[in-house]
Amino acid sequence: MKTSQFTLIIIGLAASMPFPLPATAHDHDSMVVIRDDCEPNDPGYAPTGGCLRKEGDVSFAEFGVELSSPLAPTSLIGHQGWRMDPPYIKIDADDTLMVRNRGGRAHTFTEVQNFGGGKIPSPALNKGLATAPECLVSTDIAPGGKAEVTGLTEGNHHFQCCIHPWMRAIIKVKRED
Ligand SMILES: [Cu+2]
Repeated sequence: MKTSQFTLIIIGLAASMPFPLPATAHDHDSMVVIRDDCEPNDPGYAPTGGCLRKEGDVSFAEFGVELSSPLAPTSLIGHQGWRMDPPYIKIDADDTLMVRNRGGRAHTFTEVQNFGGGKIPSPALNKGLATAPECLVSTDIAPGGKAEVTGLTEGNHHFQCCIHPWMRAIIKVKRED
């Protein structure tokens, strides 16, 4: 099994962080934004951390409906407003990948050997997927928080949210030329 020596540094957890922050030309090319669109006034989110997004429009009930498709009763399908943006990005080997949570809910950005279920033992969130083992030690990124990923080796890397496991990204690390 390939071991990974990358570093994930969670930098900020302040929900009040003003954003968008000015991005330099460099990190604009290597940034993944974690997004959701939760509705802040819906009390349905309160038991699981609330919603700190100022202008979200997806109610808790609406979020729940999107977890199911009658055409795929055992497949993992979630609300597509909850997503890694972009879901595929290419970076150079010595680049730092910036990760920002601009949603209103907590998410993780966790490297996994294989995409799988998350750490919340909820059939609705994981459907039939086994929990990715890396998710058991994943670190939440609060709304407004950010992280940096450095030290990724050349090749493809799989990252997912360990709370909403349909939120996925592939980071392709190229040799700098
Ligand atoms: Cu998430």
